[in-house]
Amino acid sequence: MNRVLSIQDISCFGKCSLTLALPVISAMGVECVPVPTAVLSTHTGGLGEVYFTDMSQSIGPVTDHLNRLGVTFNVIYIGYLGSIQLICAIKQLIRTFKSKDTIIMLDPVMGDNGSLYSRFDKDYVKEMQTLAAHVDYIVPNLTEVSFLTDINYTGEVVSEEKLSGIFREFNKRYSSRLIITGVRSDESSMSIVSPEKDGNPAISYTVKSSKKKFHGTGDLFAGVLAGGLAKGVSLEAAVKKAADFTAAVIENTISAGTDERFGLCFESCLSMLTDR
Ligand code: PXL
Repeated sequence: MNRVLSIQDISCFGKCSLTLALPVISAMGVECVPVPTAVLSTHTGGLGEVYFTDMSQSIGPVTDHLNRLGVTFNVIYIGYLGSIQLICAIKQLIRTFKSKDTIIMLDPVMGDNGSLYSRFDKDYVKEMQTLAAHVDYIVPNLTEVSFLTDINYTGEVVSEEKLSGIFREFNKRYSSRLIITGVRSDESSMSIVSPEKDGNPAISYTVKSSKKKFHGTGDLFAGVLAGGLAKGVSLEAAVKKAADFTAAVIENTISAGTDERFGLCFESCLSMLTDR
C-alpha cells in the first residue's frame, strides 16, 4: 500500500492539518501515518485563546521507532509546524527517511492575506527558508511565497510580470519545484501555478472559486496533492484533482452556510476521492 507520512498539528476543533489529511488521504486509498507536531484546542484563526502544546520532544523518538521498524514512505508531507524547535526536529526526520524513492513535500504554513499567523515572526520565517532548501515540492500560498522570497506581498490578484519575478527569485534561492496556490486573476476563479522545472513543463490550472476565504483550504489542497503523488500520478494530474476537490468542498461549505471559522464541510464530498 502507498504510504504518506503527514507531519503537522492536530487541532481538536476547526478542521485543519491532520483532521483533514487523515480522512482525505485515507479516502484516496493511501495509508496516512500521522506525526503530530503540536496539539491545539483549535486552529489559531479567530476562535479565541488557543491551548497549544509543542510536541517537538516526541519527533525524535517517533522517528527512531518507525526507522527501526523499517517503515518507508512514498511521500513525506510537512504542514503546520508551530515553533523553531519543530522545524529543526523535522530537518533531522528528513535526513532519516529521505531516499531516492521518497518525495518530500512542504506546505510552509505561515500566514495568509499578507500577514503571518499568530505565533510566527521573522525568525520563524528564516528557519522555514532553511527547511525549504531540503524539500522536493513546496506548496505555498502567495503570502507564504512572498515570505520565502522576501518579495512584497501585493494581494492575490497578481500580474504575469509579478509572478515571473516571484518564480525568478524562488528559483535563485531554492531547488524545489514550486506550486503556488490561491492565485487570482478575477473575483470568481482561483489558479494553481507552477513554473517549468528541470525540463518538466509549467502548470497553470484554474477552478471557479468564490473570493470568500475558509480555514483549512490550503491544508485540504495539500492533503489531496500528497495522496495523488503517493499514488504515483503526475504532478499535473495530482494538482488538478486537488484543485477540483477543494473547489467542490468550498461550494459545499458555502451552500451549508456555516461559520467559516468552523472549517470546511468536506465530509460529504469524500466519495469524489475514492476509486470506484
Ligand atoms: O490551516 C492552516 C493552519 C493549520 N494549523 C493551525 C492553524 C492554521 C491556520 O490558522 O492555526 C494550528
